[in-house]
Amino acid sequence: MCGIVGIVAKSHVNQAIYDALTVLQHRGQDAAGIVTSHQNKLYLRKDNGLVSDVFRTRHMQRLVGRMGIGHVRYPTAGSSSSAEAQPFYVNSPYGITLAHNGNLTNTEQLADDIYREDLRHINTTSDSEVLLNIFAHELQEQKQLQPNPEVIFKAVKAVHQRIRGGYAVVALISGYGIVAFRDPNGIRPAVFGCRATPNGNEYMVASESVALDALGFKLVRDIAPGEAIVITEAGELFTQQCAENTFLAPCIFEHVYFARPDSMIDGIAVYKARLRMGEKLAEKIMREHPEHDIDVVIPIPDTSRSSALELANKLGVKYREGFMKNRYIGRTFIMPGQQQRKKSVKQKLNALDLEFRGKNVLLVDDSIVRGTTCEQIIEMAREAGAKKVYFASAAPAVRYPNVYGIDMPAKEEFIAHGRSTEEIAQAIGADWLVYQDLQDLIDACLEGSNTDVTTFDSSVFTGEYITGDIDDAYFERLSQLRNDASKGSRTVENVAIDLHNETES
Ligand code: PIN
Repeated sequence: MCGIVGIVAKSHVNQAIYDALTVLQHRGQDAAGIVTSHQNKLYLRKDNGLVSDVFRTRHMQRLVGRMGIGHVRYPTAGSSSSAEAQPFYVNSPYGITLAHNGNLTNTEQLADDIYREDLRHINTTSDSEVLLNIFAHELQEQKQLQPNPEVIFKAVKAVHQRIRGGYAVVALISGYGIVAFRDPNGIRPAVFGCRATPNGNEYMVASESVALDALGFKLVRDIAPGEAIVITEAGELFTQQCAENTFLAPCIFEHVYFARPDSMIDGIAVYKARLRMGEKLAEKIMREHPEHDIDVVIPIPDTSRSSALELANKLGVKYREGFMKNRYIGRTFIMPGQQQRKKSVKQKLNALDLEFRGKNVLLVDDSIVRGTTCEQIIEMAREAGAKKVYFASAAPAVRYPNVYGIDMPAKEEFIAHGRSTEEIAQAIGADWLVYQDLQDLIDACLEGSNTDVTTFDSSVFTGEYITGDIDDAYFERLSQLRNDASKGSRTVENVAIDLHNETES
C-alpha cells in the first residue's frame, strides 16, 4: 500500500506536500519521497523511513517550487531498498517523475517490452519504474517539443492499453504541471480538490480525501476509473476519460482496514461503513448465537473501534476499551517478517486486567489475515482473567492473495487457508469465532451512501480477480516473492544505484 499526493499552488508546496504525506502515513511507513519543480528543474528527496525521519530542514529548504508530488511507500512489489523509494525520475521526454499506489499484474512482460521494443533501461525491480517508463515512452511517441493536455491524454490512453492491475498514479512533468490517473476499474483510490486563493485556484490530488481536508482543499470529486487529470503550473485543470470499458470496482479492503475513517472514497464515508459493519456483525452473532453470554465487547485498536462500538450497541452489551495501544509503534500488519510482527504485539498493546477479569469477552478486529496477532491477543485476554474469549472479524475470511497493491502474505500463510471457521477458532484459541458475510460487508459499504459503486474488488475473499488476467503461474511467482523468507532476503539483494536523489550531506 502506498499514499500519493500532488499539488499545484501559488506558493512553495514543500511544506504542504510534507503535511499531506504525514496525513497519509498510515498507507505506508517504509519510505517517503517528495519531488518539486522550479524554473524547469526538478528537486528530489526520498529515502527509507517515516516522513518525519526522511525530511530534515535542509532537505525541505532544497525542495523549492510551486508544484510537486509526494509518496509514502509500503513495498508490495520489488525490494525495500531505498533505491526503490518513490517518486522515480526519467529525463526523457521533458523530465518526468512519477509516484504510484497499486500493483501492476503484467510487470514482467512490460519490463521485457520496455527493454526490447522501447529501448529503455529499468534500474530497479519496482513496477512503478516500469509504469513511469511506459508513460514516458508513450509521451515521447507523440513527438511534441512541449507537452500539452491532448498529448498527455493520448499517452495515458496508450498506458491503459498496455498495463494491467490496480493503480493510482501521480506524475510531475518538469516546468509543465502534474498528471494523475486511475486504473479502469478504479481499484485504488484517488481524489482531487481545489483551494481558492486571491491569486487563483490551487489544486491537489491525493489517495484519500482526508489529506485534502487537512490542507484546507475542498474535495471536488474522485478521479473516475480510467480518467486522467492534468493541472498545469498556471493552475488550469483538464480532465478526460482515457480508457475503454471502464467499470468501477474499488478495493473493499480500503473500507475494512486501510483508509482512514475520516476519508470519503467514491462517495462512501469510511467511518459510516465501519459502523454498519458492526451492525451487520451483531445481526449475524444474534443469528448464530442467540443465547450468547457476552458480558463486554472489546475492540482491538484502532481500526475495529467503530465496528465494535456499533456491534455492542446493537447487541445491547457494554463496550469497553480493554487494550491500550502504544501509539508510538508502527502497525504490526505492515512490518516485514513474522519474528518482527510477533515481538511487536506485546510492545504495542497492553490489556487492562479489570476489563477482562471474570468476564466473557467478545474481541473485535477488522480482519484476520495470518492470525498471529489475534492468537496472541486472545492469549493476553485470558492472561488478564477473561473467562471466555469470543472473536468477531468485521471482514470475511481472507483466503486469496491481493494482486492490486495490498501487501499480503502468500496464501499458505493465511490462517484461513484450508481451514473451516471452527478450525480457525481453534487455531487462534477462541471459544467461538464469527466472520462477517461478504454480502453484509458490501451492504455495509453501500447502504446509506451516495455512491456510483455497485460492486467491489473483493478478491481476497472470493478469489475472483476483476482484471481477468490472474492465473496459477502468476500466483506461483507471487508466492515466491511474498513469503517471509524471500522478504527477509530481498532487502539485501538487488540494491540498485540510487540515481538523482539528494544525498545526506
Ligand atoms: C490494525 C488493523 N488490522 C488488525 C490489520 C492481523 C490482521 N490485522 C489486519 C488485524 S490497526 S493477523 O487498526 O491498524 O491497529 O490476522 O494477520 O494476525
